[in-house]
Amino acid sequence: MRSQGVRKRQFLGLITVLAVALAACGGGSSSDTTAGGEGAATTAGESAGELVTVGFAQTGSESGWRSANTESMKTAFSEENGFELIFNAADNDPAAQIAAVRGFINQGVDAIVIAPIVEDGWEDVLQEAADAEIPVILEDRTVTAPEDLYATWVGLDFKREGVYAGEWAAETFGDTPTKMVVLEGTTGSAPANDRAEGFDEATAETAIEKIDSQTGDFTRDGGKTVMEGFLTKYGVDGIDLVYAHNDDMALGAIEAIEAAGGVPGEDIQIVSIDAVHDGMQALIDGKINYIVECNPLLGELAAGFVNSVLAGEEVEKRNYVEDQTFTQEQAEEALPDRLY
Ligand code: GYE
Repeated sequence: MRSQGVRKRQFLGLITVLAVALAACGGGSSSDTTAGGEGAATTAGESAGELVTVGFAQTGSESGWRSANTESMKTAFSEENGFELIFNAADNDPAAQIAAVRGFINQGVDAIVIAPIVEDGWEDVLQEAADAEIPVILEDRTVTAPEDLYATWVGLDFKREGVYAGEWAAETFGDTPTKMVVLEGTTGSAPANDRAEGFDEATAETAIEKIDSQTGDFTRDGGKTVMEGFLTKYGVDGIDLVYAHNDDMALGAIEAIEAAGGVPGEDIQIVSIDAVHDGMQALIDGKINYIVECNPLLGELAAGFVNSVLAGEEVEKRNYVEDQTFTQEQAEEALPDRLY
């Protein structure tokens, strides 16, 4: 397992690279208000009335992570920064999200940003955007569609997050027979798929047994309901570990464990992903045992990529933002300065 210091350095290194890229494409970049158009180019943010119109298809509002991501996007895609943002949240309905993207294409926006709810099923609408010469920038989650159907993606390495969570579980439980239940994220979403894969790989050689796994849809209510079902089936004594694909589901599980008379963090240990404020507080309170970060503050990076792509600059296809991990002590130290 790599040290916190190494991860932190890598994180800062990556952000530095991205910051340089942003500086390069921010102030000096030019973009027309029609994608691929040839009219007089205007610098984003400098000319009122020449705003870059961006349609953003958000997943919904399922979690604390999502609220922080939405806020970060709205702040970055502000009029002050040269954008007119058309915001849509699809309430976790993949069909509604695709319909929203079609709506943006029909409106003739300059660029489309998508946080794809699920990985599959994007080929047709991405092709329609390409035919209309509207560049698509993905943020947060990935898709299985061919890479040439979108300009770029910026987000997190979900598989590595799963590996970090699994490495903690492997170190904590190792050869001790351990009954684990999993609260999965939204079925078919990149983070649910990849976080499961990474964790399973990292714990393959251990005595941790996955006795059950169900989706809680990344919501607090979902996590609570699924955990209630697990507790009815196995009892507090029949479960040693919960792996929750996000903090909100872990927080729901805490409520269910307490209602069943158990002590979360002691009778049943919990590892989760996100490191949002409420999750970090639960870690400090000893109710969650370990958290892997997933940084939701992607707005500025996404806006930088929109500007770069519209200016015709070359951009990398995949842009990872590094995450870190938190023990209880590290959470205590970090929480006061965290932005979400
Ligand atoms: O972990 C979860 C949210 O896609 C990384 O979506 C994101 C996930 C995040 O609902 O809380």
